[in-house]
Amino acid sequence: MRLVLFDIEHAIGTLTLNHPRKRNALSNELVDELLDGFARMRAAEARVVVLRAADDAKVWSAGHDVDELPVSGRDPLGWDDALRHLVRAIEDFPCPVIAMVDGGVWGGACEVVLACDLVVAGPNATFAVTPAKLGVPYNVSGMMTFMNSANIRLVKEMVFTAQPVGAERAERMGMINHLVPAEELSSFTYGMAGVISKNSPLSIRVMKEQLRVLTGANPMTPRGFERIQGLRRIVYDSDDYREGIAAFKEKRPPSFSGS
Ligand code: YXS
Repeated sequence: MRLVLFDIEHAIGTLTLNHPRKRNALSNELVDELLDGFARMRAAEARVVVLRAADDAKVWSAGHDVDELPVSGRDPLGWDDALRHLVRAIEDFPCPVIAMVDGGVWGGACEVVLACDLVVAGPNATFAVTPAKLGVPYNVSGMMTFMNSANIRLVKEMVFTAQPVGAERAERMGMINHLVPAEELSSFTYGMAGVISKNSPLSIRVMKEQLRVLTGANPMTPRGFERIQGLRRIVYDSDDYREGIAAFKEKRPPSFSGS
């Protein structure tokens, strides 16, 4: 069974997450199929890509596949982690990627949605940033994604509470582009995609890359980067990280010691 469905029509591509049994968790296997899908879209000269889950999905994506998070003192979200490859593929894709969202978006999937260029959500969409729930040290680029997507007050509330934020508040706070009724979600999204597909793909491609370069142009000294990496190591080397992962796998609430 394909974990990602591929479709393209009139230069509008669609990649559909299709692993309901695991709530579209971003496993290595599913991410590989997404990366393949983006490569096929690039070859097919798609002018816009819609990233979505199946119509009946209650969960858009449950985030990183927890079963694939390392607990052996290795950085769980390093450069070569599947989630990092996926976010960069979206950011580097030469045309707009629209996240069409309804249902729950969890953890790393929240970053994936917010790394998309546009987000159109239905009323059942929720967004939860969950590292604190699992004892995970989120990575530098990911935190930049959140900071570039929402007001710092909202980012802090989301990362500290790990609680879902609803679509209505997400739109009100400017974290998503549009909140539309469920029955209009597809027509609205593909209507916007249609408008984009008729504009100059070269101009759009250049402006997307300009915006990527400019939003990433936050000066950080090597000392600053090393400090952050040192702090992250304290977390992924901690009992709390091991407890967060164990509690998830044992389907019980975690009991963090703070060490
Ligand atoms: O028990 P079985 O074998 O049926 O499998 C269950 C779940 O274990 C599995 N599953 C996952 N497996 C790996 N990684 C996941 N993230 C994940 N989520 C779910 O899918 C099967 C069905 O799950 P179940 O029974 O819980 O479904 P549900 O409909 O009752 O609840 C759906 C959710 C999404 C509310 C629930 O599955 C859930 O809370 N999942 C975890 C959401 C989450 O905390 N994601 C963050 C993952 S870690 C991550 O993204 C980053 C590293 S970070 O944390 O830093 O952001």
